[in-house]
Amino acid sequence: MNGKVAWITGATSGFGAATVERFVAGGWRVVASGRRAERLQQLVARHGADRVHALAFDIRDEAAMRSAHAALPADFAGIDLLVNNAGLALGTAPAQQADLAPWKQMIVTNVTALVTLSRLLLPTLIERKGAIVNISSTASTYPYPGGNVYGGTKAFVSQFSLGLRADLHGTGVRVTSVEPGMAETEFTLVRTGGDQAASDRLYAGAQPITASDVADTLWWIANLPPHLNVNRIELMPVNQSFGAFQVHRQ
Ligand code: NDP
Ligand code: 8X3
Repeated sequence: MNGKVAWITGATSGFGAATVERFVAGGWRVVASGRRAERLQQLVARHGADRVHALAFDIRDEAAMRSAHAALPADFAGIDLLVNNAGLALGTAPAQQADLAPWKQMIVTNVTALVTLSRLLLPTLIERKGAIVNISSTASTYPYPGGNVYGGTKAFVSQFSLGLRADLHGTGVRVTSVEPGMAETEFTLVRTGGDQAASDRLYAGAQPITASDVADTLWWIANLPPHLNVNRIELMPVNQSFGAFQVHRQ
């Protein structure tokens, strides 16, 4: 073990679960959070309670977040790296047809919870000259029909990351915005309300980014020499690129 601790949100699936595996294999202790307690308990069973500390709570619940943080055992309390990964997209309806409830859920999960946990951990991260890696998206930069609020939340994440860099000037704390394109996880299953066939269709034949590709990128970022900061990094599958602007004709 190298004595370092990472708090990885959204550790029950996709990027977060792969990142837990990568960091535990690399000798870190991991605080793994998410709502699905049984999946977190499987991580603890696989790696041991001295390596993984499970925190099952809904990240939108600030009181639950604060009490989970306050109750961290001593071995896990000195967070060196916060990976703000928990997040979701809900639906692809055009703005003029979309429901407000999923929009609000995306904003509270992807934005409000991310800033709340970041603020909570900043004193420790400053004390330890640690790092924050925020999982944004290519949707933060490139709009697409139906991406409306999801893209907006990720634009916030990217810009907040740069703002943190400015505020943390001189503290030694590093901040990175990681901006992946199409990646095969449970993301599309969640976005489509559980439509496995739709998820399979989206990724079929496309060779999307894998969760372990992202975990390897986070591992590389975390292990850079302390004088180097990756401000933002954008990743895409080779098979995904850009389309033309739309033109509506009368
Ligand atoms: P997954 O759906 O596989 O994982 C999402 C994770 O977020 C789960 O562990 C889930 O845990 C957690 N989460 C969601 N809502 C909450 C909540 N209210 N409270 C606590 N945890 C929550 O998707 P990905 O791994 O793909 O997504 C991870 C991040 O990557 C997200 O921020 C996503 O926006 C971003 N991203 C994904 C891309 C992709 O194409 N897959 C591309 C670019 C960015 P649980 O359900 O157990 O609570
Ligand atoms: C997920 C990538 O293109 O589905 O952030 O928005 S995309």
